[in-house]
Amino acid sequence: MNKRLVILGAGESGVGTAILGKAKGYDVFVSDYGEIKNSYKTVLNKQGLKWEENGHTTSQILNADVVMKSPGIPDTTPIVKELVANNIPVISEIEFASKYTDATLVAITGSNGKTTTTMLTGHILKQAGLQPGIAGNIGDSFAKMVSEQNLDTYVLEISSFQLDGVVDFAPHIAIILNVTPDHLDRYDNNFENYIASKFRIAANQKETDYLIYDADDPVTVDWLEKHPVKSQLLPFSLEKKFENGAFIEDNNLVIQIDNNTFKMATSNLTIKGKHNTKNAMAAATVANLLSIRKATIRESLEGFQGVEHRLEQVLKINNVQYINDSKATNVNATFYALDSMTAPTVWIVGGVDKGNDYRDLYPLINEKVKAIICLGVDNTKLMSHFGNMVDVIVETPSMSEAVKIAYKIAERDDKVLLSPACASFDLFENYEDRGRQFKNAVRDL
Ligand code: UMA
Repeated sequence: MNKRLVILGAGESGVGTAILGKAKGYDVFVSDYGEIKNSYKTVLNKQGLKWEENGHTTSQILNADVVMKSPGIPDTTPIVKELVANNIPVISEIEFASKYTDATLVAITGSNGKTTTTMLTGHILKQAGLQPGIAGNIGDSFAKMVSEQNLDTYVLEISSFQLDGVVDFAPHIAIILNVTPDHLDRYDNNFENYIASKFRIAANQKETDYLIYDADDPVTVDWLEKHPVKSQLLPFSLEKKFENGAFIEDNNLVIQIDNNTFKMATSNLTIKGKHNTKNAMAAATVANLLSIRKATIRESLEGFQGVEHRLEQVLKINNVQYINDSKATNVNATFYALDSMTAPTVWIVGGVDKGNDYRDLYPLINEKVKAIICLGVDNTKLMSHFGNMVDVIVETPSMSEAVKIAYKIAERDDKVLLSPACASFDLFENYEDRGRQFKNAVRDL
């Protein structure tokens, strides 16, 4: 008899896993506690897959041989607790899909910079003539790609939620860009739990695999000291130099691996800011490990234009620059955004707070922010943190309203920055929807 694969959640991850599961001969059942989006229903029906919505039917789920839990579903959900109590394996999509490909896996995690680094790595590999699958916490699901194509290399953006359900997943090259508090609501408000989740990316790596990490990040360095990994370590740093690793020397980005040296002027990188230099170091380290021509790596780093919704310059109106940083869904991402502001800034912030500690932002707010617009359903926490820090602070639940207010407040040479530090789900479908609405509102001014 075919093994029964039950999938919880019929979003991108769930539907991709259902398609792959069917192709691999499983008896597949998809269960969603909410309403399934029409686009996904169409796919499920086309594939002849069995599904339910608006609830999880226990009897149809507890008879599973294996369960794939979508990343958005917390472990505390009753059905997940019941599965665990019944010793039924609950895994993530990444775990499931990786069993069905022999491709070289490059897996990228971190609290910030994942998407930029994933896209940049993918860009270099494409420029080198490879056909990498770019998937994970971005675009199409990994499972869907594995079911549809037989690719040699995958560059995967991996979230902590996806790593939580990992058992054997072992990327040949892993990157941990940085670890700063995020998603703490899913980790019992315990930072250690979140760090442990990120490091699962390296847990199954062997001596022949690589872990690329930020040697300037005290959290990462400390964790690695206490929890050594088997893979070969390739650090990157803006401050230190290494025999094997990436560093800065005489304004050059240098990567050295086994006496093989790659070099380029940091001024030639198109993506700016210290954090982006680090993202470039990580991506270029991967490219060097995959033996891509140095000239190709340099040209790719010189041509990469950055990622939508990440410090994206939208328009200049009356000499005020409008910047879309909707992808900043945590405090650290917003820290980088505010830090890179070079003029007085009208800051649009807010959304679903994930247990944020805003104190890290205080110095930057004092230095750079002239007005704050709180854009969320519940702005109480923002108001209590920032109410006394700036002369002008307003609340609104509407993006177009927020942009109109910003337009009124901003003066010549100022900047208007959407960098929410929060998730988007109170008012928007996702951060992309939030970013697009911002851009439309700016264009409508
Ligand atoms: N659902 C249940 N039971 C529950 C909760 C939810 O059935 O208890 C259902 C919902 O009704 C919905 C489905 O689950 O239909 C959604 O599942 P999901 O939230 O896991 O979303 P997916 O569409 O499968 O997308 C997920 C990732 N989403 C999350 O981790 C929240 C996507 O990352 C990822 O691109 C996709 O898998 C493919 O791998 C998005 C994200 O927001 C971009 N990621 C977080 C982030 O970047 O901060 C981690």
